[in-house]
Amino acid sequence: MIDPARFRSDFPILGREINGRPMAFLDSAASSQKPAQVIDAMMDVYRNSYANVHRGAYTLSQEATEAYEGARRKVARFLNAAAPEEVVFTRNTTAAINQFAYGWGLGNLKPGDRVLTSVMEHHSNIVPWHIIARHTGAELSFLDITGDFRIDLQKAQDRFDERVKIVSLSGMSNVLGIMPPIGEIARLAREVGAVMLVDGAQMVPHSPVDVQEMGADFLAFSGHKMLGPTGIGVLWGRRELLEKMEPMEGGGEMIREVQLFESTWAPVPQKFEAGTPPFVEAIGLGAAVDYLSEIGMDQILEHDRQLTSYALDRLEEVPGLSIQGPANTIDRGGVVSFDIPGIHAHDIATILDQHGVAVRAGHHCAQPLMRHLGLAATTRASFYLYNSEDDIDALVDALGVARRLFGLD
Ligand code: C6P
Repeated sequence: MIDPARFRSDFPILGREINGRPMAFLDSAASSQKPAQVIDAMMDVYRNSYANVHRGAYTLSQEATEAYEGARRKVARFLNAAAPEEVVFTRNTTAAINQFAYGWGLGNLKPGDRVLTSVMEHHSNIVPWHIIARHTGAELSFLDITGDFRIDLQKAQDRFDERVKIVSLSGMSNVLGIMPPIGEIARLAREVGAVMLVDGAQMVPHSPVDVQEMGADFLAFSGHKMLGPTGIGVLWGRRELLEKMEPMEGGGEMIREVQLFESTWAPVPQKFEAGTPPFVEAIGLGAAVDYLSEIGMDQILEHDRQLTSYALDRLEEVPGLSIQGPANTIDRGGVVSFDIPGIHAHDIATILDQHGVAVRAGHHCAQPLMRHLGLAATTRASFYLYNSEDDIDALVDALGVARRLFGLD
């Protein structure tokens, strides 16, 4: 069992008060807070061993390069990747999905082919496919969700046929909190010969991931949602597919040889890392991975589930509130979205902030899902290892204030 009190002191920002109250930070799904270990690891590079990587023959550059490649090895171990070369550093999840969409989709899709995704996706896993569909003439097709907010596996079977060339699916919804059966869907994708990417933006920070067991071919995620810094993300891919995939960006360091009229690419992963990479951020992500690994991802998942279960119980006490997501914690992570008819989600978030409670309100970059739910916006609380039941109590108390202010009591 995780004792959040043990970890809170590692996160300097959590000692702050907001509007005179202790801060209840319930927005880690947007971006998590950072422990001193991550901040210090990055400061240490800037203070002691900063120089550009993969370029210099001198000591500082060699130290920075070793730390950068060390971070790649840490991420590879964290994912149980077959080799560090399967880990491509990107800017974030969005950039990783775009690299896959352009790099794989442009060269492999033709009119009539299908990209299968779902109605619950984040815009990062829908908009790139709109662009690629325009370029290639391929069509999009969507997995539905059931009345109890799960991927409709019954209907899913019918969506898989030989037209489906790419499956791109979130491993955990940033609105509903559900974690679809990736293994089962990857099996269906394999049966029709499709290549599959998992959007792991919410999944990787909150649950153990073994890419060799997962069954999918690519995985995208962001460092900033898993205790790491902004500006760094990962595209993991099976080596043989990365080798076949085209780079989306050209420039320094991604080449083998450049002639005036053509160039050839460096081996993976460098062919996808054009220009000076965010190596200090990658080192920060390496420190975050160390921190999470020490606790254990299974412990973190269990902690999130216990808090989710507590939150679902406590939120039931708020009259009129409807949870937008499953009412239990089966295959579900630490994200709880809700609606209170009569109070706009933005008003709720503002009132909660006055009580020190930070949540996200809006469409959460998932407009098609909001349309499907028949809502313009929800309020969302999300949990991480530093949250405790006290934070959820603060949320429920502040919701009571909001209801009174809006005359609902
Ligand atoms: N969701 C949220 O508050 P980036 O911005 O590239 O790091 O991550 C994009 C992204 C992709 N997929 C999913 C499932 C996500 O949740 C996110 C980011 C944040 O829900 C910011 S909109």
